[in-house]
Amino acid sequence: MSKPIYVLSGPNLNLLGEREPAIYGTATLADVKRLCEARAAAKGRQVVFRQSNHEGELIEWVQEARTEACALVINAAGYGHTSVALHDALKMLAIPVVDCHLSNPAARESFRHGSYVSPVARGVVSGFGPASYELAVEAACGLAGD
Ligand code: CA2
Repeated sequence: MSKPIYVLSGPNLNLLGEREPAIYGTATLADVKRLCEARAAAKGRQVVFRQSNHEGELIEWVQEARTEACALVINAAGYGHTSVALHDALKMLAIPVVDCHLSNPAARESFRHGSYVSPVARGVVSGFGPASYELAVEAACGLAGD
């Protein structure tokens, strides 16, 4: 059985679709999950799709992905701009990491311009709304050899 792609989302993304639709759209995280599952299924892969508002829980899942996943897609949300601990955990992965954002942080406030994730990712997909997740899963499948 081939290993799944882990798709992790960080704080507040459980509220996707409920607030700031002009920036983040109206799709819910459940909708995004379905898009990721469909894109992975087209390549014969499964996804493990999780969200947490807790930095430590995200780090536990990144560590779990070391042995259980073929690749990792992560939208660390606010923690992407702040978390050295998440950066350190991601750096320990041998599997490919894809940094993913719904919006384009580079086109937003300056406090969103820095990232602790992108330096340890193989690539970044941002600015395409839920399609960023689909494209990131597609890229992760390719990096996993599909
Ligand atoms: O564009 C992205 O995906 C972000 O990672 C989203 C983060 C933000 O801090 C990053 O700069 C860019 C914020 C997620 C907030 O989640 C919300 C969910 C629903 C409605 C509003 C915000």
